[in-house]
Amino acid sequence: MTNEMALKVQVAALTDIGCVRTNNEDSFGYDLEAELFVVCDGMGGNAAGETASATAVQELVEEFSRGEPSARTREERLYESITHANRAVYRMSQGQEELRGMGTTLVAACVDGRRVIVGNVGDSRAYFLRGGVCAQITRDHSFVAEQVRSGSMKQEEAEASPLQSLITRAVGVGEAVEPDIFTGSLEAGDIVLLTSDGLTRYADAPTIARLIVASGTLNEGCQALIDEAKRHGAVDNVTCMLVQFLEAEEQ
Ligand SMILES: [Mn+2]
Repeated sequence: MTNEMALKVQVAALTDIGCVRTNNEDSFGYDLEAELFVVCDGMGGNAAGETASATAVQELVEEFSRGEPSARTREERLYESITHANRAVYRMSQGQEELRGMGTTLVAACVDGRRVIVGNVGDSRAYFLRGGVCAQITRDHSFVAEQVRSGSMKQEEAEASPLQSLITRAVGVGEAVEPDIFTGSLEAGDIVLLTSDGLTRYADAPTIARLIVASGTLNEGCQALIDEAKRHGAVDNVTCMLVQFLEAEEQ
């Protein structure tokens, strides 16, 4: 019976402008009641990147939280909420000259009982932590990641490539987008990290695991990850969101 009880969810998130940029185009948001969590990394001239990422976060959370939850599975709701956010950012970009061409990556997680569902577009990532081991859940929609997956580029070449930030899918740049959806089972103590590429270019999965395990709280974990990126120069904005699943307290 205990196994069927819903898990309690805790969250912490931090974003940092990094060491080089003069603005922060990352955005994050969550709805604890709906158990939806999202990180976006925007792109576009002037303030368009911020607008794209903030709009995608807001539209995703609003769309996911509304409607007739019983009518659709959580996977479908997450998928449709991402495509809704895509349309909203795209429409906004078509309506204002200075926003034309803006877009954003998106990585989101929601909960369905003892399962976590993750959706992504672009190169913001989700990682899964259990028992001190960290694994990447999402697959980057980026030029170098696709080259590595097809076997035409080695991982070392990818890490040295000047094309590292070239993404192949983004929210808001076209009328339609296809998110990837992943699901996994949850145990008490599991942690999901949602993060922008401002962290992942400096910290691999074992480093992420070590820093989170050494932290006393989720907030300290987020700060330790950001500090790691900044220690390596943080040329990009850095955003980390840690979501932990815990056994619900007895009433
Ligand atoms: Mn970035």
